[in-house]
Amino acid sequence: MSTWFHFRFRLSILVKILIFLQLSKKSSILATDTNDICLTSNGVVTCQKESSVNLTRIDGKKENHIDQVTLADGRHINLHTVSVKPLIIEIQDFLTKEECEYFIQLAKDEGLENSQTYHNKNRKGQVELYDTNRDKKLSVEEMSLTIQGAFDTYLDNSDILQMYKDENIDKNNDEILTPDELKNFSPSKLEKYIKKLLEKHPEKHSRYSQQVWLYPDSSKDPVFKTLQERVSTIVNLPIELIRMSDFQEVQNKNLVNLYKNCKDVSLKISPKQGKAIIWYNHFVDTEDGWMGDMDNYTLHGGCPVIRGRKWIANFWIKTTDNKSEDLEKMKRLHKPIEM
Ligand SMILES: *[C@@H]1O[C@H](CO)[C@@H](O)[C@H](O)[C@H]1NC(C)=O
Ligand SMILES: *[C@@H]1O[C@H](CO)[C@@H](O)[C@H](O)[C@H]1NC(C)=O
Ligand SMILES: *[C@@H]1O[C@H](CO)[C@@H](O)[C@H](O)[C@H]1NC(C)=O
Ligand SMILES: [Ca+2]
Ligand SMILES: [Ca+2]
Repeated sequence: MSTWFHFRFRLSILVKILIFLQLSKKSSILATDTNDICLTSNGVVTCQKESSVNLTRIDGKKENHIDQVTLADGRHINLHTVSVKPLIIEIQDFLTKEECEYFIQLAKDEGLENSQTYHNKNRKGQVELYDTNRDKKLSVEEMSLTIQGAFDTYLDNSDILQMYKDENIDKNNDEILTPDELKNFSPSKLEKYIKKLLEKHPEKHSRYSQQVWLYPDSSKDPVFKTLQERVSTIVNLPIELIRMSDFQEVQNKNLVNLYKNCKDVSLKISPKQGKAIIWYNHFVDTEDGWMGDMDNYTLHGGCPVIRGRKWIANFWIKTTDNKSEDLEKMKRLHKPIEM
């Protein structure tokens, strides 16, 4: 018996940087041997053994700790530790007002032309399951990611639980789907269900939820290139890793609210133009220095907008659990620094 579903751990988001856009050195390439990798941080190229390349996390030290970082443009910004469990760093004026306006305009331009383009559209009728913690079971959050990935549709937890009920999928009602429970629920059934749901709730489709994926070409878009370099400086990860995650999602939220239980959450961050919030969805694996376990404390959502209009940009730094594969990609993205 075959199933259309594949439990496969694919791409995960190591670092997520949420940027609020609006509320209403010279170096040279060194010779390398085959086991070396040259990477660029803060305009300096360093070549080292692949095994010693590590992912890093910002050391937030303790709540309310502040670290000052000087950016390439000479501005000083403060990394403010809002929380240590999970680690959340807040940065005021991460983007300048002009940069915010630039990205909003880019999103508007793209959004008008681009409403038919989807990421990850499943062409072969297959659906990739996002089993992010690799336990061979799907949690409601993982199902939500799965549906986002395949259908560009944003369901909240109650929609998903309703689907389980309507289709009698979660036989033992534990809100977790095992491979057995999924056997009778093929991707085509899922697709049919989503289609029907979208007829009633078109706003759940990203095309209607005013969200646009930007794939700026950093060789041509100087603002995006500056942003990538800024991110690299702040998180202290090589620019080649940042380039691997070369896209940005911009959302304009005034109608769609994702979570109904906003008043019950333990930590809230209010939006302000130019402010960025950084958190890590994964720990660093102590053995290979690459992507480790998920930080279960980083579950998050957006609160409804009460007044005005909220524009946010998500900047994701993505890695996989295959370090050598990621390093290969990073090697390909390494380019000599322009003067
Ligand atoms: C990278 O991590 C490995 C394993 O945890 C460790 O042995 C090594 O010292 C780290 N390298 C750097 C540059 O931090
Ligand atoms: C996160 O949650 C999963 C599933 O509930 C659990 O198996 C895992 O150990 C947790 N990870 C950490 C680091 O606590
Ligand atoms: C990682 O990726 C490489 C290249 O694609 C592959 O040869 C290797 O088997 C993968 N390793 C693991 C542990 O999946
Ligand atoms: Ca799982
Ligand atoms: Ca179940």
